[in-house]
Amino acid sequence: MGLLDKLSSLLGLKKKEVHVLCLGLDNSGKTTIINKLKPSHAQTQDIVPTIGFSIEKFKTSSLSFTVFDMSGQGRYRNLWEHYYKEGQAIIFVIDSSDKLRMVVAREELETLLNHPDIKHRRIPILFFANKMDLRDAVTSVKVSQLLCLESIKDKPWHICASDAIKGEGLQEGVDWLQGH
Ligand SMILES: Nc1nc2c(ncn2[C@@H]2O[C@H](COP(=O)(O)OP(=O)(O)OP(=O)(O)O)[C@@H](O)[C@H]2O)c(=O)[nH]1
Ligand SMILES: [Mg+2]
Repeated sequence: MGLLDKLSSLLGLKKKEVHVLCLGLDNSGKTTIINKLKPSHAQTQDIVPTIGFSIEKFKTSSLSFTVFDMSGQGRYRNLWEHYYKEGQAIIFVIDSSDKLRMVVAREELETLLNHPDIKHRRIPILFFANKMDLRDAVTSVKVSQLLCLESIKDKPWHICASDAIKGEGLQEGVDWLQGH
């Protein structure tokens, strides 16, 4: 801990820390989104498919985020549940142009919502209907219909259309998350 950090924590000014889980199928854009949320000097140019998971930290004016960027590949999806307990918020990313796998995304979401470590908690879930720039993309309203989001009654949730490459829609989502 640096001197200033020490001083601010002594003074009770330490930023509230939040653990966020970033989930969704492989290739949906999770790592691209997390990368865009970092300060520009910390962003990387080449994003590769995540192996297992990676931990990223970044701060906004009021919160200090620790993000678990999980791999969405089928063989790694069983890792997700080990982090549910410590997660205080979830970012669930959907490739809005991948109509074929929308049903797989919905199944993974249902499994998540029914997990004992998630089911009875009012954990906020932010959905990014990502890749809005692609011609094949369906609207965020359509994504929320396909994933039956209206049936989530016991948790605060919000969906944002996003283009992670340009960074569009991301701030709106983070602003919502900070309010919860
Ligand atoms: N056109 C477009 N491409 C995107 C967008 N977001 C991400 N991509 C591309 O989608 C591909 C996958 O992005 P990643 O961020 O690696 O996806 P991921 O969800 O982290 O994938 P895994 O780590 O395998 O689970 C990359 O080639 C990105 O450049 C977007 O909004 N629009
Ligand atoms: Mg990734």
